[in-house]
Formats: sequence, structure tokens, C-alpha cells
Amino acid sequence: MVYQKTSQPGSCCPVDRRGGDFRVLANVLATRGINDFNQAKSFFRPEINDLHNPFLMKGMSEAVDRIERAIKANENILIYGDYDVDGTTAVTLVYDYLSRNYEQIGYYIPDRYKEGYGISDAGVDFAIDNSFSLVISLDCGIKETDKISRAKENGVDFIVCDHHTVGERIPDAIILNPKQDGCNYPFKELSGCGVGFKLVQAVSQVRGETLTEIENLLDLVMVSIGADVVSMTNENRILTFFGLEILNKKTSVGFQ
Ligand SMILES: [Mn+2]
Repeated sequence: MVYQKTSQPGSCCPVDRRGGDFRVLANVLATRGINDFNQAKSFFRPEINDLHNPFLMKGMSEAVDRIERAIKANENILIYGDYDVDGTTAVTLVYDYLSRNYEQIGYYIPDRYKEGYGISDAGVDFAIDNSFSLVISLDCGIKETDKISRAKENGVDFIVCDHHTVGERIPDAIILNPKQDGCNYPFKELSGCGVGFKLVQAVSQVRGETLTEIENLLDLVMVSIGADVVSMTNENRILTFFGLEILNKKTSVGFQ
């Protein structure tokens, strides 16, 4: 935002109507922490290519390798999510993408009243009894050290995709969580579904696909951002902008 001073002697305020409007706008942006031209440009015109590289997230390479190894070995993969909007949109997103070309895949959403929040004993039993050897947990799992250890002892590996605050102990699993120690991912306020999207973005990138292959999933991320009331800044603003476009232009059967 360039504000041009008037050359009138003794004047410190804009006399030109247009100049005055720009100063109001610049003030509004500045109070939101937007302090230069490029920040203002990406605020008004989000670019999908400004999404961060998913491999900046700690654990991402290991997570992608584990998924591709599971697919090559024909392992059963279970997509496990929380029962709220963030969790169910995350399960839908990851299940939708991975099941496009892989059939040995299932999903599990715990009963809110019988099993409660997080990884349940019933959920771990379900994975063991049905020969799932890889569970991808979404929007939950970061504090479930005991249940994930029990799964591991029974041959079930976990990839935990979470955005909740990390506790003192972390589970014996591959962890994707921008809030964990040592994670240099540049944006910490993703939703749980947003973390799931970054995992899908990474798998898709390694497969040599472009963002157009996965942008139709952004309606789910957008709804999770709104429902989980995470900060509408940075990458969340880009995800929401393009998610709203998908919702309006190519409404999925689910959202219809
Ligand atoms: Mn959440």
C-alpha cells in the first residue's frame, strides 16, 4: 500500500478521496498483521501454489513411505477419525483419496457415547480382529500412548495425524503434528483435516500428480476449518478460499 502525501502546505491529511480510502484500508490490514504489499496481495488473492510444501512437516517422509509400503504389500489400511466435524471430514478426505486406486482400506469412527473421544479400546480391537496392519488416525491419537502401544504389540502400526497439543509422552508411531517439538512446519494452526490434507498432498506429490488431482477435496478442509474454529490466517485462508470455490462450483454428493 503506497500512500501518497498531498503537497498542500499545512496539510497532514489526505484531501484526495481515493487516498483517504487507501489509508483506511491500510489501517484495517495493519491491525490484522498485514504489513506490506505482498502480504496484502496474498490476503486478497490467495494462490493455491502458495500452500506450504508438505514435506516441511516432521515425519512426512516416513508417513508417505509407510503408506506406499502398505499398498505394495497389500496390507489392510484403516482410516480412523474423531466423531466430530474435523474428524469425519478428515476420514472422508483421506479415505476418498487412498481408495481411488486401492481397495484394501476401511474406516472407523468411534461412538461418541460408548467409546468417547480418541482412540478407543474397541477401535484397537476392531483393527486387530480385522487384520488391519496400518491405522491412520486423524484429529486424534497424539495422547494415546497406551492404546497405540497395545496395537503395536499386536502388529498394528499407527500414523497419527493430529493438531492437538502434544503431551509429555508421545505414542510409538509416525507422528504428523505441526505442534510437536522439532517440527519446523511454517504454520501451526491447521485443523485435523488440514493435517490429513497435507499427508494426501505429500502422497500425491510423490506420485507425480499436480494439485488439480486433489483440489476437489478442499471443500472438506474448508468445512473443518470453520467447524473447528481454527485461525483463518496463512494457509487456512488459502485452503478456505479454494474450498469455497469447490463447494460452490463442483458440489460433492455428500455436501448436496
Ligand atoms: Mn480437531
